Amino acid sequence: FRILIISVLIIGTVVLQVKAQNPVIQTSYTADPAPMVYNGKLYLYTSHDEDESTWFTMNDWRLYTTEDMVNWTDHGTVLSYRDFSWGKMNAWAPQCIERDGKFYMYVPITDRDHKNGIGVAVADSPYGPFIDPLGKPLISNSMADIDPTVFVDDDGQAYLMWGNPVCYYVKLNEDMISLDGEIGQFPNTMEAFGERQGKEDPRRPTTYEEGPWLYKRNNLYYLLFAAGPLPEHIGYSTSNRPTGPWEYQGVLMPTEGKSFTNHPGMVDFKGKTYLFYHNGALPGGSGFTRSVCVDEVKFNDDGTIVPMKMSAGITRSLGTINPYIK
Ligand code: FUB
Repeated sequence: FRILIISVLIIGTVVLQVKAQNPVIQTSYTADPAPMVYNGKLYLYTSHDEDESTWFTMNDWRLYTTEDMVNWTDHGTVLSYRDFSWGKMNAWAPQCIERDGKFYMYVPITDRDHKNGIGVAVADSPYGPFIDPLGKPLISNSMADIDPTVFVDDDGQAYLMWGNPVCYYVKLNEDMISLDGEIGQFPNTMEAFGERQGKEDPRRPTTYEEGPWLYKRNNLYYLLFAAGPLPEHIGYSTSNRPTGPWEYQGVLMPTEGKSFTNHPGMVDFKGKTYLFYHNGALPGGSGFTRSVCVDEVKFNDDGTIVPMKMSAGITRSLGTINPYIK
């Protein structure tokens, strides 16, 4: 009987430790992960690299769900740039958030005048259908308008942040589809984002590149971002306020593999914290055929994050060489 109990305990432990193998999404090439937790389920919105892409060929946004971080359901396309009357191309990094039972998806798109803008689409369900209520971009500020991240603070104030090569921010009204005040820009200082190493780029003195993601834990705000120079790593900064000033905390996840981009998405789910990111680890992977991965995050007592490494991909290789990287 004792042997039986010990066997059950061992098998139980093994089963509990089973986790999905990275890349966690293996049914298409996906990038720019944006996890959202709602009613005990994790909704993972991603951008989508078309097969055989030799440049960013991205037309729609995909949705995957899980309740246990092991078994994933592929819900296919939930939104396309074609659902925006003003959209021309480039369905890049999205994020969806729930507020008062409605779901708001913020997406960068290049418009018919070849200007970048950030649109918003609204749905009554996390699965859509998502509808553009504005008929025009919510943000049409500059060519830097990509990679929106959205966050609703504990006091109910919503924030939108975005941008490459600098990070912009603005408050949103409760309706989530209009701006509350002026657009600001985080000072691109060494203190905030760390000194960029390698080749000089006057537009990018710091490591901040793109792909901001705002996360809050124990009243500390974390601004994660894709950091340069290329190929990108993931860096982060912290602040006691959602709009800074930010204090650079260093490299969270170093560059690995041949995808020259990366993109963070961090979320708490069932007592654990997860960092979603992308690389080129699926067969045929590259900087334009990427795949979304996830690893668990651990924190130090002072709130800093224990530095991470990408866990092994299914091919044991993180992608093929990308011609964009010299
Ligand atoms: O996926 C297209 C672009 O590549 C995103 O907007 C960036 O964050 C980078 O991942």
